[in-house]
Amino acid sequence: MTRPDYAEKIPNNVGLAEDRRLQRALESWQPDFLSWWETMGPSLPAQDVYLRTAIDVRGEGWAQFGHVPMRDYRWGIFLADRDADRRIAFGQHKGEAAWQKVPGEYRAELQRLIVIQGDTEPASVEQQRNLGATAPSLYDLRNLFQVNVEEGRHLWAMVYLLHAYFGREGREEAEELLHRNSGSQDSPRILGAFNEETPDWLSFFMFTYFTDRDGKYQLGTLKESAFDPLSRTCEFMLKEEAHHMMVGTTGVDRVVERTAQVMIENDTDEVAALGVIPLPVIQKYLNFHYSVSLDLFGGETSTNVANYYTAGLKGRWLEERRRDDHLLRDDAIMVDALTDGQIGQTEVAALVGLNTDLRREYIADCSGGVKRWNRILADAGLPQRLYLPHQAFNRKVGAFAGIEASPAGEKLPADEWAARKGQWLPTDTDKTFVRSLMQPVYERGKIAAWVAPPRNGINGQPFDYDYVHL
Ligand code: BYC
Repeated sequence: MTRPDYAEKIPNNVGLAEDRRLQRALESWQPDFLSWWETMGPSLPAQDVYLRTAIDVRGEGWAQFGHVPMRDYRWGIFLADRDADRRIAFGQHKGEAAWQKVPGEYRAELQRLIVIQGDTEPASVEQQRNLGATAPSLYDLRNLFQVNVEEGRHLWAMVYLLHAYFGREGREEAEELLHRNSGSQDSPRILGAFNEETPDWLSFFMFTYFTDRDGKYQLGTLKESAFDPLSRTCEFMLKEEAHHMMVGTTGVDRVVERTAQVMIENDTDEVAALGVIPLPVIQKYLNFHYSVSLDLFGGETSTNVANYYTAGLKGRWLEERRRDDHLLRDDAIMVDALTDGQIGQTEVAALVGLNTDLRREYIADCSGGVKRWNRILADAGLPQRLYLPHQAFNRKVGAFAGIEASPAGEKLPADEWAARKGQWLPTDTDKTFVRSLMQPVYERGKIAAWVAPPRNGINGQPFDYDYVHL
């Protein structure tokens, strides 16, 4: 059951051919998906793209690369191998065999988690749909399209679970996943960050660094789930997700590198007129994408998350490496909170603080990016540094949703925030400036002036490879 079967209409390694009803249901969803892709997917027409397609779920050679027209990309259903002895690692069912079916008492919660996860995947494709028109190079264009097709596949991953395990309600939810749209007034996507715009490539790199990284952590916790098909699907999604974060990490690297180069060459910080993005603008974009991504972890305290954990639906990051009882009934955790109206911390039961636990793992990971970008600045001989803003900055969800705070973490009165927020978040002028730099470069081996070329190409190919035929 490891290798996907590409002879089928829906490539899969879940034995779809043996379940005619499920196969028919998914085959009837497939045209709706394709018509969503045509109307909401990448708007730049391309003849073919050098894409990777999964051919196995294990090992090094799990993907193959080749030029494919995007509409012929084979979206399929691939689950990591089943471990027949897998046991639940946490919560009240700890030690019991992992579930192959959905227990009736957890049906609603599991469905909700899968729908929320599923909703983000097409949302990101919608957010990124017009970026092809301004790609800085064919290499970047190819990466955008790779990310897009794989987010489409991640939607398939969740839709498979909804169809296979949640009956009529699951099928209805699968339809809804194609009807909600990013930024729509009437039927927006579920989570805040997925209704924001991704109008330029600096936003795209920040999104794939910060928001895709939330995906990494959320998928990591769902990979721990007692519901084995969810766990196995997330395990394989994480493999694909690693590339998306590479696009973000090296994308921001390359923006910082190019800006630093122009600053040094011209011995000035005022580089906007020289056609690159000034460091303060990069910092503002970072502030925005980081803070909206922090919101994706939910409230600092949450009874939802306590219930998910106790039931075995959603674990912690690297659950099995934690040295505790994996029940957490008697444990406590300090979480960020407003105490007497001030930004501080408070102690709560560990179970209700699990969103905070996960957010902290994420923050530690994000600081790795900032370190890397600062190394680029230091190596260039520049004294400026980028930083992660305080957790209370620009939050719309959780303990700090009702207050305003500076990136340094000082609570601010509303009028001071209104007067100063343009120093910390991208203003219309910043956005217009960044957009003005976004002129497409579709010539092989050429790149826009605001970003440095990558150190490595894709799959051992050089930067000047013909990654996309337009
Ligand atoms: N926006 O109890 P609370 C990815 C709601 S990204 C709007 O504190 P909980 C990807 C919440 O639903 C990963 N609403 O939250 C990345 C709740 O509503 P109800 C996506 C929000 O439930 C890039 C209420 O507020 N996957 O894969 O503990 C490209 C109280 O919330 C938001 C997942 O998120 C928000 N930001 O945690 C492509 C995993 N936050 O119950 C893909 C599945 C909270 O009052 N989801 N609310 O109606 C979950 O695990 C949890 O639902 C959440 C929230 C972490 C999202």
